[in-house]
Amino acid sequence: MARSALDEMSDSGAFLRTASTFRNFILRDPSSQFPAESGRYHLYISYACPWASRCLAYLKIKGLDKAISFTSVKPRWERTKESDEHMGWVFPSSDTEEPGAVPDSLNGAKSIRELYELASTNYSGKFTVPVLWDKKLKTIVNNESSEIIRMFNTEFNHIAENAALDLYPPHLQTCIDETNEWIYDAINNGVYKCGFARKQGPYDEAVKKLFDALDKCEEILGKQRYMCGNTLSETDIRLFVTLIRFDEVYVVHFKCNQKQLHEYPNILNYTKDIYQVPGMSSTVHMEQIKRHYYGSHPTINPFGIIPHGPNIDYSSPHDRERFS
Ligand SMILES: N[C@@H](CCC(=O)N[C@@H](CS)C(=O)NCC(=O)O)C(=O)O
Repeated sequence: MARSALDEMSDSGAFLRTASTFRNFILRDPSSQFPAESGRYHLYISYACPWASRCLAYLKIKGLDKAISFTSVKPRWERTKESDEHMGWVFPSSDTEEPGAVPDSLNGAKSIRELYELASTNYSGKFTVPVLWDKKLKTIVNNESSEIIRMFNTEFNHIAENAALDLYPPHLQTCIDETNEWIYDAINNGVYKCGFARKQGPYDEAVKKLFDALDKCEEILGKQRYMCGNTLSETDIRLFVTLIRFDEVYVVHFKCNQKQLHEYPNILNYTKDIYQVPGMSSTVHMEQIKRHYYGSHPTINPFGIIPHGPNIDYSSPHDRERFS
């Protein structure tokens, strides 16, 4: 039976994310199995998904969106097959059914699940986005966003319009790797551990870790513009995708309400700063984000009601230039 994140549970009631399966790398070397070529790859995303959004952010800010095509699925999970109960990402049946989402013209798939089944006959994992698809070999290259963004950062620089932007420069790699680790555990994945916990203990633990980590970010961002100094890096993009969903979704839906982001002046201004990096705002579709979370997890929000607020304007002025 196909699984989703809602089934990833330990005996103690804690959310336990399983590892991604397709882990091939696109390389600049033309003789490699997956060479970096313009027009060859396609990125399947959901605008709702933070992991997919970090890949889309890279396409936009590296100037790769002409070389690598992308499409988004519909925001709410639906039945992916008539023969079982699996709920997951599906494509609309026409261009007009759902703003921002389009049918799958590459493979004619009805769901992301069908793409996994095309790529592998014995796949037994989750049918997640992002999916980086090879149009030539008709298979999934990679479905792990942390690796996809590394490829986009370095391997396509002969094609990228903004090749000079290096979000993982050698002198920052130690800071980036160390910071990513605690941010992933406590914040990016931490909000899911809060939201998907089925017992009080694992929830309490996740919430404490989350807000300790946010306090730490607030302190760091009181001294410098970005998480690893005064240069934008991979860590900022990875942190941003969770922060932008925080007050609108995670505070309510995942019970992360000990504090809201607007109570953290440095984090709030920092989120605006990243949102205003050219290209970034086009990766944020708040309506789709809210429709996905509030509408796709019936065990958390059985009636699918979408809260109205708080509608923060991330395009409003921020104070981060004080560090430049
Ligand atoms: N490790 C993956 C995680 C991706 C992931 O969990 N995506 C979620 C959406 S935000 C998904 O597609 N879930 C489908 C499911 O749980 O069935 C990555 O970072 O690329």
